[in-house]
Amino acid sequence: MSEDTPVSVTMQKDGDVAVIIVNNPPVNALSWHVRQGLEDNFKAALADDGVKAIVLRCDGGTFIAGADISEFGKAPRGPDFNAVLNMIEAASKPVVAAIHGTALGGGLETALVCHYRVAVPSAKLGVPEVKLGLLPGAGGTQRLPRVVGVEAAATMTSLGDPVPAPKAKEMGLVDELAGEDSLAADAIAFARAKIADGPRPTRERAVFGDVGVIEQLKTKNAKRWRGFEAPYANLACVEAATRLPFEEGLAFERQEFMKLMMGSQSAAQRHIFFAERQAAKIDGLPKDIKLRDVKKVGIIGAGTMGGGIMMNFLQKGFPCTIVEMQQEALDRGLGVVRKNYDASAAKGRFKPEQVDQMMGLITPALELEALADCDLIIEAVYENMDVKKEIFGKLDKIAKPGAILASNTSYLDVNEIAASTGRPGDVLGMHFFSPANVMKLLEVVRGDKTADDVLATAMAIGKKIGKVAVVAGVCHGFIGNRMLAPRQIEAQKLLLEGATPAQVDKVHVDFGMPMGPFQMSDLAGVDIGWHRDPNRIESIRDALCAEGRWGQKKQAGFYDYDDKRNPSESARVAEIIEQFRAKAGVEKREISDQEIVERTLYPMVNEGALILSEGKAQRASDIDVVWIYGYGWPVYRGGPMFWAGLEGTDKIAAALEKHGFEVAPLLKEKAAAKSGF
Ligand code: T1G
Repeated sequence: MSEDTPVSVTMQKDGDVAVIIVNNPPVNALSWHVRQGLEDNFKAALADDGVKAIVLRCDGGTFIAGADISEFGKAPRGPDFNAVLNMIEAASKPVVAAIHGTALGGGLETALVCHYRVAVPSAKLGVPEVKLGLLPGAGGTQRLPRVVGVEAAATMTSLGDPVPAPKAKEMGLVDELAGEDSLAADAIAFARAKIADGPRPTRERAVFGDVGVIEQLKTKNAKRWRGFEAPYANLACVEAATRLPFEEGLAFERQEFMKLMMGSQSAAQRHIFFAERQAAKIDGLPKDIKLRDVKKVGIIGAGTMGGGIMMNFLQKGFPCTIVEMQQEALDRGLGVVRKNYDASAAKGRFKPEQVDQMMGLITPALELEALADCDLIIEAVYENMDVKKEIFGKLDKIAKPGAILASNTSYLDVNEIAASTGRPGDVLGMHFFSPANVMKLLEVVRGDKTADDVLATAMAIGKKIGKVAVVAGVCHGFIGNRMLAPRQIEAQKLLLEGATPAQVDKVHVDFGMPMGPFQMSDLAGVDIGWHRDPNRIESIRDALCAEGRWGQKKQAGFYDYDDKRNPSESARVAEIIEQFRAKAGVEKREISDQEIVERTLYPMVNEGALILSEGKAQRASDIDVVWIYGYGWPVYRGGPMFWAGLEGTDKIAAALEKHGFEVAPLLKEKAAAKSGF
């Protein structure tokens, strides 16, 4: 070990048991110096005749949480991961893994080469590599079927969800549950008791279980895995374990791992792993800035958004006061919340008593004055600036000093809203995405005068209620909706020129989006933002709205819908498009799918470049996070700005110019450098 190698693995002796301790904050990732330390310390323990058994444990909050993802794609350093693991498995003395926190990915693979596993009940064990577009590349797909059987191994590797230790014990993945506060001692005692039994190399155990589960998983998850490569590669490796000798299975796993590692999907998914965590950081703000204390939350508006927003807080135990103008609207809103919770309880997400408890946290009210004791007040009323300014003007007089005043506006100028109060420092936007209790994205809109601690508190609260919060600057539509606009405008133009709604939507669905522009419009409501004057028909959308084709809720929008909301192409819509085309004197022509990509997806990248140049997003990866968590952009494509790098910024800029767009300066710059964002 050279002088500059960080010491992240040490060894202690407890009589005839050696305890090897990993300490590599924050998650004991298997960085190169950890692998080096494991190799050195296991060699020393095995060479020491006084040592009869070995315990491997970790300091800090968790057992090993996997390979060090930040090392991927860099020049390899330190000993090969598989070589270190094979050495541990071949140990001539029994080796026991002592697990707390999480044993994930390479961490569980390390525990699997240990001959026995002891865990505290609160620990979780899993192989989440599939969520990074990968598979367990250090023998996990070959050893898991030998410990927990094919069914559990196939499920764990292809879905990537961790298993709580008590369940892991039932599965045979954990041999003994330790006391929450006595893991080290219990593991040492367990190891001492195994001296007589000796080592139990996992590779020598037989694979067991029914390989039929693999096809069942594929069928069950076909929709969820559409476009993804990794789930299928994981299953192929587990299937290989059922028919190949261990070493050949290991070689097959290695080959499949390298294919994924070299592919764009894993690069994209690893990008999002770090991007999501980066988004939580506010450049220029100290990490330990003092946050405002938020104990009680106020919601103004009990409509779909207000009710959904409130549900996030109730689920985390926040008492909420919700204000509506009329009793009937208040009752309706609370009824929807109760119905949603009852539906979740019916699916086993909540116990009935939990639903009662959450509903018990609600204080309904008809006066804004009821919000006087709230620490955070979120306005979720009609998207009208005058209405919002009036409310914030009143809140200024009602809310207690230091209360955070947030608007759920999805487009409007937060600075103008803030200016309607005498405390603009306390005002910002908290833009939730519908359904607000489901969608993970929260755009936290920073006004020019928003105080740093208010911004930091809103971001922290967002994380606390399970959201992925991203800082956005004040501009029309902030980040997500601002990029949506050019896409929707071009999609409408393409209809006039000869594309059909179904063709445009299919291009987007084939790309990996959950739905295309017109399917989304029908779901959200074609009438959103419509001027509501049936006699003013200036666009295809106006024409649809004028005759009541407001989308799924009316069983007619860009598509026709049966009473089960199954869509079909509409002859009436085709007629309306034809009428508009004739009036506009536009010649119908064949439009290629590639042109649809260039005219609906590329302009989003262009708008993202403008957003970055204007400082309305802190970083390109924040824009990616917005589109992954707010609109369902396929994570295996990494978000619009990451994807632009894969697609080629030069190719994008050239196509945008060809179609008559003005190319954003930053995009031009990237295109000239042939680089991504
Ligand atoms: N490598 C490098 N950094 C990691 C990391 C990892 N595996 N896991 C977390 N971090 C960083 C993270 O970026 C953040 O950094 C900090 O640690 C705290 O993370 C060969 C190929 C363990 C459940 O996929 O699921 O093993 O922002 O904010 O909420 O088969 O981290 O502070 O600078 O998430 O308490 C497989 C990924 C890897 C697990 C903790 N393992 N990590 O959650 O903290 S591939 C994983 C997590 C692999 C082998 C394969 C979570 C956590 P910063 P955090 P947390």
